[in-house]
Amino acid sequence: MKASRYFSTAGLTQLALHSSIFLAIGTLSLFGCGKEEASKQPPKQPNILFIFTDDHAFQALSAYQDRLAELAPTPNLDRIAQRGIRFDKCYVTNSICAPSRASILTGAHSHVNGHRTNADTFDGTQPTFPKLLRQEGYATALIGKWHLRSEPTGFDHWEILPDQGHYYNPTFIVPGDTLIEEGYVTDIITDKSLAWLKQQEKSGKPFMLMLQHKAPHREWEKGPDHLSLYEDVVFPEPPNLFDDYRTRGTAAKEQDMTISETMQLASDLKIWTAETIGSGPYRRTYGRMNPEQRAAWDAVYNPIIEEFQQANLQGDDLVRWKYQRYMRDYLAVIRSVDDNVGRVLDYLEQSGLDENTLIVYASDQGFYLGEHGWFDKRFMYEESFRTPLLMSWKGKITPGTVNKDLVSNLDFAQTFLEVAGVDAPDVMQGRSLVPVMLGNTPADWRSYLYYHYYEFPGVHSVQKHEGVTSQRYKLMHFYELDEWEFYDLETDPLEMNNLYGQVEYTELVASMKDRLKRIKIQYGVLTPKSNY
Ligand code: SGN
Ligand code: CA
Repeated sequence: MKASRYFSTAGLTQLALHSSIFLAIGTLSLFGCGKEEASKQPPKQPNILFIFTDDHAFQALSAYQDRLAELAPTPNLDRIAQRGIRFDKCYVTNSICAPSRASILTGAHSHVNGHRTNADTFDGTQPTFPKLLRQEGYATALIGKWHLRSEPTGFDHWEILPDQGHYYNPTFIVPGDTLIEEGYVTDIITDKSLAWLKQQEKSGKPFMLMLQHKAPHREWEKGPDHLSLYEDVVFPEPPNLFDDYRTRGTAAKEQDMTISETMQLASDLKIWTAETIGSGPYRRTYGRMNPEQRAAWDAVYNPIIEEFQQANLQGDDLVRWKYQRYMRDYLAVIRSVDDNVGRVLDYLEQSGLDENTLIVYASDQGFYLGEHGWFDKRFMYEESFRTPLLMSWKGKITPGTVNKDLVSNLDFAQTFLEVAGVDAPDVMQGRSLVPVMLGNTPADWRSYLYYHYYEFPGVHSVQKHEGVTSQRYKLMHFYELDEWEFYDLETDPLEMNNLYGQVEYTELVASMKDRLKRIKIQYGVLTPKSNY
């Protein structure tokens, strides 16, 4: 372990303070108070609390001030941004769950850590930041969604959901056992995390907790406290809800993730009928509820089902209705995350742990909330390529900071290692965000990011693609189709106008193609001699 300037100063101050009051403490200890005083000293290495969600779109986090912010506020998540930093350009290496998680753990792109799709099994023998922190004296825990198939490595304590997990009365896998907990998953993951935080304090070690919610993943089942929260609200539609994909290529036209066609009335929108009751989606969602949970649910949904059946909606009216239902469910699921994040932040404050804890909030990727007519993720378009990232660290990060540097989930591992004063292994490919979060972005900070999505054929039928983005321009290559797309994010932030093939962009596209080649060499996708 190397000494870290991010906690050594506090340590030195404590040391100076201790020597100047040495005599006084010595005297007190004669009366039996010294030991207790000493045990109350905060650990010198900062604690790290990583709060993570599944599929949380930045458009649904009010700190980002997007179109839903006023109607669906997230006041507790916003507290993290207000007390710390909001990253506006945090992107993922590969916009899908397990590969994103693998990149976070290893600080490496999918082709390096071997986790390209959700069907892969994580190689837990490779270096990860939890393992390295644990080796250096951290108490480490993982509670919630994992999704990497192999058993977690590098944790003193873990309790995980199997695969995607369940919203109601969820099953948990713990070392050597499986159990079912009664209640709502977001509340239970929070309860378990608070219990672990409380008991680990006795160890005197700094902690690193990965608190990983299932929410707000499909099928967006609201918790018992929020069943009628947004039932009277009409949410604004995105301007491209009825995108016709003109100018875009085959991939955008042939995906299977539209609100109009792909989104299911039964499982996604909870319009259960005689034909769908008893199906697989029914059994893993509504079918898991106990009578009390079901009664509360039915009181809200039965009138909706009745009204829907009478309305006989068609065409665009049906899409609009589905979008509203989707938003009411998805945003209420997020409100439960927000309430529970509030409980954790309150505990950190009440216990004084917030004095020495880096708090991080992120999601495994972004999500479409009707933009391009879609839900789900996978594409390199902004809504799914970007992910929310908020951090607070009392006394270190200036409250209310907004950052627009290009950062990535690839950077998280090295950030946490630097905060702890632990060297990162060379195999990690990101860069520590510590100077960035402290307002000192290095002059040579990156200007480009590399992206690669591999899961085709697969759920939602999004073609394989890779690409490179700068702050302004994005080049995407759907290589199995050999189709390219090119966007100017400044003039076309919604990515409706593919400029690839337009003569006036020939030079710019050529330079981005060269940039893509160079970034692939940088990350070891290509060797310098590869025939591109
Ligand atoms: C499930 C979902 C998909 C989703 C994948 C991956 N279908 O298959 O909509 O894209 O998970 O999600 S569902 O009907 O089972 O909900 S990920 O976040 O784990 O990558
Ligand atoms: Ca996800």
